[in-house]
Amino acid sequence: MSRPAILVARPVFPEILALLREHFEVDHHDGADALPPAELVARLQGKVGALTTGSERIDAALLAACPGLKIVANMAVGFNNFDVPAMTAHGVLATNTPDVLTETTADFGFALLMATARRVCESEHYLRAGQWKQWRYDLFAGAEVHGSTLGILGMGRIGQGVAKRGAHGFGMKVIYHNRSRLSPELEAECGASYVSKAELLAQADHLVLVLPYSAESHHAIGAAEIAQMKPTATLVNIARGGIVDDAALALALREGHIAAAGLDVFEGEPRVHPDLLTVPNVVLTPHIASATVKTRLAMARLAADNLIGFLTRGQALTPINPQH
Ligand code: 8YV
Repeated sequence: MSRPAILVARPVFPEILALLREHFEVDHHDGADALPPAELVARLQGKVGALTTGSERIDAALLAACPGLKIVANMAVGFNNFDVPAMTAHGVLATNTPDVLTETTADFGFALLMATARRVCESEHYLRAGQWKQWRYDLFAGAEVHGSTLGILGMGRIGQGVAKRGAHGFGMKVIYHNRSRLSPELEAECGASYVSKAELLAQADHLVLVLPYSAESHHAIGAAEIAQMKPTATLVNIARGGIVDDAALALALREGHIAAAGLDVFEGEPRVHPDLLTVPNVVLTPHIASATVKTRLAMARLAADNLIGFLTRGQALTPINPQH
């Protein structure tokens, strides 16, 4: 009997590719750029499964053109690249990689918060440029982190990880806003109190965005929201580009409506809004919040195990639409 054919749509760890090849005929797109939509459709012909990394849009048009497809395994916890109702309607299982990246991503949220508040990157550039000639009382004086108020928008697993680090590691007052409120037990565990979005914006010294991207969260932080923040506040986005209006943010940073921002994700990445590139008070990183070797390997392994589990035994580990 011929083995099932799958597409691995991005470069992956060699050991994960070898594992997949034990079970499947693997067509591997090893290019640095995501496959353009038409090419993705062409490469999916005759395939029952695909491993994607979040850049590949799986929508009704693609599904109609790929009737043999049974499962798409995203190597990411976020799945805004999936039209889940369309996948369900076409009987295609969607899977993601929750849990394995929670703590690593929360660590990075804090790294970005610290770098932003304490002006780590700006001061490093200054030193490397040979500009450090003398002591000054206000040289790269930044915003206090310990004891300040940490605001979190989106209180899923990663948001809770950021909250715990702030409350228990840095003695911060932690406030959050989320579609649904956590149980009193979870709030106590995270050391966090629920507030309205308006209170969150007004009170946070450091605001961290950890909410999923959807039509509802598109530009959840734009000019109007930034105007409600303290002029001394910092903003960190480890969620998705598109949640922040990058053009409005660049302008607000330039005009001092908030003190600084740390961004790991961008609207239209890997392109970055040109105005952000010329603002000094922003720390920019290329979507690496989950990027430790151990975590990326665990994500790839979980995505592969979802394909293997489903296509060989009918059971995936982390389905998004089990009712597909
Ligand atoms: C991924 C992410 O690195 O998991 C997510 O949702 O944003 C990142 O951890 C990225 O999507 C590529 O796989």
